[in-house]
This record gives sequence, C-alpha cells and structure tokens, in this order.
Amino acid sequence: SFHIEDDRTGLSSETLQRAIADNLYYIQGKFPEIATLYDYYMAVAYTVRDRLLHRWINTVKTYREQDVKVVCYLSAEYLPGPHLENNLVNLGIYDQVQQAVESSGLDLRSILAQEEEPGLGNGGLGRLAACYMDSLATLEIPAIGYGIRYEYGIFDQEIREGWQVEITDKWLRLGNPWEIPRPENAVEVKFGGYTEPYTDDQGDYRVRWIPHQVVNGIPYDTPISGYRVNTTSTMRLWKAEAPESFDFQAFNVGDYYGAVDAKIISENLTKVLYPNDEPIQGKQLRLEQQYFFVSCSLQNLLKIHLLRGDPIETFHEKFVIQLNDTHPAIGVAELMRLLVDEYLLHWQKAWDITQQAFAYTNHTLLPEALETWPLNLFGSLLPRHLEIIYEINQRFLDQVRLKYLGNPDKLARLSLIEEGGSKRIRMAHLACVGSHAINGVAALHTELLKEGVLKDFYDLWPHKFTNITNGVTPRRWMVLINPRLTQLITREIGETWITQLEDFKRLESLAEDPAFRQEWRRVKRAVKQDLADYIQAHQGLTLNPDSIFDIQAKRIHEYKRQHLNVLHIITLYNRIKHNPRLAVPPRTFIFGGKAAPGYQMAKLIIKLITSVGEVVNHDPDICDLIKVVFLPDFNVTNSQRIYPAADLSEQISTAGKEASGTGNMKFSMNGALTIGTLDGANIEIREAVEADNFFLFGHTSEDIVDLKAQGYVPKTFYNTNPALKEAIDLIASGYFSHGNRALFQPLVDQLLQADPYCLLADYQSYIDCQDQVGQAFQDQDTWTKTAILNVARIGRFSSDRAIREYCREIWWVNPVSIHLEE
Ligand code: 26M
Repeated sequence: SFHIEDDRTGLSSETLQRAIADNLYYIQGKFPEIATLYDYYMAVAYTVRDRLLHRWINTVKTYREQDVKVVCYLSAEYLPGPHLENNLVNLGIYDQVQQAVESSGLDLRSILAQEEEPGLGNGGLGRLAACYMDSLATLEIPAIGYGIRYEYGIFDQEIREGWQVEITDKWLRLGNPWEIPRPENAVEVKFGGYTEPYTDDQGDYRVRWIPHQVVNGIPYDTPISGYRVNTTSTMRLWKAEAPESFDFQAFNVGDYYGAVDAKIISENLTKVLYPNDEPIQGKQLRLEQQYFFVSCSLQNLLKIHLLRGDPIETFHEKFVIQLNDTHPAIGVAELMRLLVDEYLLHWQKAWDITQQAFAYTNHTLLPEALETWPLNLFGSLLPRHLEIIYEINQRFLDQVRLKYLGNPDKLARLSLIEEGGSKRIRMAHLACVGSHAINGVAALHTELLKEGVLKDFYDLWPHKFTNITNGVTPRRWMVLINPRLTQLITREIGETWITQLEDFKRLESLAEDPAFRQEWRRVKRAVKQDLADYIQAHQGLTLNPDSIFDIQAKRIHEYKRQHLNVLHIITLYNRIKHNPRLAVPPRTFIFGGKAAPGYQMAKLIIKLITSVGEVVNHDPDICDLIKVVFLPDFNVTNSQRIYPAADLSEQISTAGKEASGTGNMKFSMNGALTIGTLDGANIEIREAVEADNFFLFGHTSEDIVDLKAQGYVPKTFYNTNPALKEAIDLIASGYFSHGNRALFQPLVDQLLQADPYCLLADYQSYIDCQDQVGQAFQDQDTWTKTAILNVARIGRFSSDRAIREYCREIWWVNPVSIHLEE
C-alpha cells in the first residue's frame, strides 16, 4: 500500500534527505550555500534525534504507566563518546543516512567528525558506565543513568616539546543537540547551616535542617538508544544553578552584586570534572558535586515513585540504585534523610528500604584512591548527614559488638569513622553498610577485596559479596569502529553475535581455514594502514603497516607501567646499536593516554616516551626497525582509531593493581594478541582464549606481596642484569634529554630507590616474553590463527553478559519491551 513517510520518523534515504534540509533551514537557520559542515552535522543530528524521540517518549510512557522495576545507575562520570554514529548503528539507518548525505553532495565521515564528544569522565569507570547504559537499553531493561553535567569535561591534551599541556574542554561551546533541558523538573539541594530538633504532630522526635545555602539542580536528558530495539533509556545529568528566590530575594535584599556573586558560586558546582587519580586533599567542591547530583537524583526518584501512585514504603521494590564506586555513596545517608526527615518514616523502616535499594561496585584497591572526608569539612557542609552517619554507625557497631565480643580492634576497623589525628568519614564503609550487594569488577579484584580492604565486611556479611567481571559493548567497540572486521565475521557466521557475543564461538573452526586467515590478514592490514594514514596526516610520521603495531593506550599511571614498555624499547634499541645486522622484526610502539594534571611522575613518563621517540625514530642505525609514537589526546573518539589497528595489546600493570581493565577486552575483540600480567580481567581473558594464545609474564599478585614482605631491593635487579642496567643508565645519562641528566632523575631514582610497582622485578620476564612475541609475529599464519581464536573466545567480555549478571544477581529486574504507538 502507498503511504507518505513522516519527515520526523521516516527512515528512507529520500525522507532523511528532506528532513536534513528541513532541519538545516529551521533549526540552524541556514541555506546550503552558507551552511558550514558543523551546520550540517547539527541538521543530521537533529534528524536522527527526531527518530529517537518517538521511541524515547514511548519508553518513558511505558515505564510510567506500567508497574516496572527500574535500575538507577548513579555515576559521577560518563564517557559515552560521540552519539551520532552510535545512534545510526543502533537504529539501523547508517546506509540510508549516508545515502541522504551523499545525495546532498556531502560526506558522512566528515560530518561525523564534527561532533565534540562529552568527556564527562576520566577513563575506565566512566566508559564502563556508558557501555552499561548501552547494554541496559539493548537488553530492554528499564534504566536511568544519573550524573553530573560538567561544563568542562576532561581536559584536551596537547603535546608541546614532548610534554603534556592541558587545554580546557569547552564541549558545549557550539551547542549540544543530544540533550533536552527539563527546567520544570528542577530540584533544590541544601548545603551547610545547622539542624534543630522538634516534635511532630504524632509527638515523635524529629530533626529539621536549616541550610545556609540552596542550589537548584536542572536536569538535562540525553536519549540512549538500544541496538535494534525500541527501548531508549535516559541519561539524566544535573546542572547547578542559583535559585532566584533564595539568594535574590530573601537573603540578599538590596545587595544586587552580592546576589550575582552567589549565583556564580552556585554555578561553579558543576563547572569542572576532577581527575580521579590525583590525591583529593579535602577538595570541598568535589564533595559538593557528589552530594549535589546524588540529592537531585534521589529526590527525582522519589517524585517518580509517588507520581506512579506507589506508597513510599515500596520504593525498594520499584527501584534499585547502583553506586558506581564511592563517589555517590553519600546517597545512603541522603535517602535516609529524605525518608526519615521529609517523608517521616521510622528509622528502621527507612533503613530496610535503603539497604534493599542500594548496591555498591568497587573499582579500585589502591589505598590512596579510597575516599574519606575530613569530619569537620563534612559536618560543616552536611550537618544533618553527619548526624545520620553517626546514627547508622552506632546501630551498626552495636551489631558488630554482639558478634565480636571483646574485640575492640574489629570495631575500630569497621567503623564508618576513621579515628586518629583527624577524624574522617570512610565512604567505602558507608557504601558497604548501606547496600545489599557489594561487587568487584574482575575475579581477582573481588578476591583481593575480600581478603584485603573489605575483609572485615566480608567476614561479617559474606553473602553480600559477588564478582561481576566488566564487559564492553560490541556495538561501539566492534560494529562501529571496525566495519571491515564486522563485515568479514558477519559474512561467515551471520549477525547474531552483535547481541549474543558468545556466538563468536562459531569462528573457531574458521581459524583452521587458510583462505579465511588470508582475508583476516587483509582486513587487519587495511585497518593498520588507516591508522598509519591518520598518524602521517597529523604527526608527519611514516609508519610501516607490516611492522608489529604494539599499543599501550590508557591513563598514564605508574601502576600501569608505561615506563616498563619504554625499558623494552630502549633494550631493543641498545641491541640494534650493538649489533646493526641483528634480525629484529620491525615494531611500531604506539602510546596514548592522559596524565592527571597534578601527577608529576606521570607527566614525566609522557616526556620520557616522546624523548625516546625523538632519538629512536631518527637514528639511522635503527633503519626504521623501531618507531615510537605518542598519540595525543586519548579519548573515546581517538581510541576508536586505535583499538582496531593493534597487533599487540599491552596490559602490563603490576599484578594486583588493575581492578579489571576494559581496554584489554576492546583490543582482543578487534583481533590483537595480549602481552600481560596476571592482573584484573587479564586472568579471565587468558583463561577464555587459553594459555597458548596469550603472552604471559611477570610476578603474580601473591609474588608481589611476598617480594615486598621480604624487603624488595630494586637495585639488586639493576646490579645483576646488564641489559636492564644499560637501559636505565642510558636514561640517566641524558642520552634522551640532550645531555640533561637532571630531567629524568626523579624517574630513575624512583625506580632504583623504591620501585613500588616492581618494574625491575618484572623486567627480564617482560623482555623474554617480548622476544617470544617478536618470534611469533614472524609466522604470520600462526599469528593470525591465534588472533582469530582470541576473537572467537572473547564473547564473555560483552557488557551484555555483565548486565545480565547484575540483573540476575543484584538488581532482580526483568526486560520490558517497548511498543510504538502509531
Ligand atoms: C586516586 C588517587 C591516587 C591514585 C589513584 C587514584 C584512583 C585510581 C583509580 C582513583 C580512582 C580509581 O578508580 C576509578 C577507576 O576508574 N577505576 C577503574 O575502573 C575500571 C572499570 O571498573 C577498571 O576497569 C579499572 O581497572 C579501574 O582502574
């Protein structure tokens, strides 16, 4: 039958072309002759958004009208990456939009390149939240992701004279077509002031909080599409604004400029994202940010609950709240405050609801990363929450006392308050006490949690602990970034793998097929050429696409050991210098990653990488056998060029330090082999792909503990290993720093005097393993077989699997399918 497509929903390329022209005119206010590429990007983005809105509205409507349980992901960080291309993939309209755009004489790739990605996170934790939002929508699980709408996200990185330079990320400058502000849903958040007791109508003892300041939270909603389903979830990010009434009238009558100051102070709250790997020396603004977004989110949830006509007592049956690390852990005290002070529930009832509603994911074991807040700071900002935490603690410790009679150490270790010089609130303890489930992000990480930082909680409540190994979404990390490999795989095994990644198993037998291996190699070579072209265009460096692309891309941190990788590069360099005719397989070492702005050693590691590159890349003796590239500004957009092009994935953290890692999964999914330690999810990846197909080296986490217990002396390794000594001495000599011996002295000293991450202890094992890699790469056919087996067996590491586990084991939620009303 004949029907005309609606311009807002139609999916044919003709309709899309008309809609894009329409949006260019009516939203951008431009006609083709004067439109910029960015105008076209906006027109296409609005065209795609229109197609999402229909599904989004029906999703929200369904959840509102039906009695469904909703997952609320609370995360201070989200790294969704560019939205446009992902939505094209999920809606299944990539080809149609490409055709529409080309018919208008434009090129889709260059339009996609216009989008500024929301860099609202530091790294792994924020990207995990984005993968989980994708999987929740794809699996049709009702979900809302709550967070902070930072005006400035993670800084952009430039490299000048080999050093990192930070540039502010003005991602909202040209507008954001993906968000819809909802000022009508603004909520008020209180800060400071004092509390006072009163007696309510029932004669019950109550407390009210008289704040010093009130800030408004304005929600900005972004649709998150699922893959080929109607479900479109919401990422709701809060922006802080000054409430007109509070500061402008009641408080500052006649003080116009004072009122403007107050407005500026309020709006500072959501100005900037903090780096997570810099010691947070009592940064008050960070605590304010955390409380602000958590209070907004919980108030919003209670409102939704009551709007659905449900009684407050059933809150935990309709919502489950996942704490993405301790950043939102203040939510435990805030929900108690809302239930007890504002909804007038009795303490015990409120506590039951709270404990059943919350669950906590831990993402790091590093002691310096465990959040604690000085009690004074906390009490002056959140006086009511401090009282509530005292009450929670008292009741909790009463329980502990009964169980561990006469063990005061136990009490001190479990307490929500760290005693000593200055008292501090332990946010991880608040999260544990207030949650019904606690999970680690990889098997080893969960075991180490249970025997380490959270041991006392594990002894108390073993049933609360579970492992849920991280996963990544195959939509972005395969389909979107690697269309060539996607096509090859789909041609052979169909496309079910896109939502059931375990179907990759069907590739196993193809590893034995020489013709398939040859095609696989052709794909990998083409993808490597793409990256080489990009690097040529942006850095003027010519790379050999037949060399081993050996890539380490992640935040720069001593525990991740980028400098161990550098020691290997220098070792190879020295070997060639000593023996110019040595047959070494050509290698291209590629690094990417940001250092926290205040983390001097990490910044020096970047300078070391670029300095070694300067020398090695231009040394004629090396005959281009080694190239070292530092790709600036590692973010989601740039990472998408990197993962597909790797032959070798560097996952070389000190065992016991990397909670999981997720880059390891993205590389492997795209056919890289891994060189790695027994750390985080590496262990499970190695088990999945089988030991023969993984390059393992280094001490185990137990070895590391023993090594340190015996009094680790890094100098011993230095003194007894000539190649290691030569590499370190070369750095110390000023060879890579124009004779400046002082430049890398702090790094050399740290390695020789302390070496807290045991690079020297793992050096020889790493070098031996890298030699095996070099050998193995010579046999391209076997290498390819191994790469295919890696992909065939990586299915477990889909975020769909992880989300299914959260649903079954922690959240107790079910899918709800969305039907579109015509
Ligand atoms: C803080 C201060 C000083 C040094 C380090 C830190 C710090 C380190 C890690 C603070 C927070 C950290 O954790 C947050 C985070 O991003 N963790 C990452 O979470 C990913 C998703 O679960 C994991 O894959 C990564 O292994 C883990 O590092």
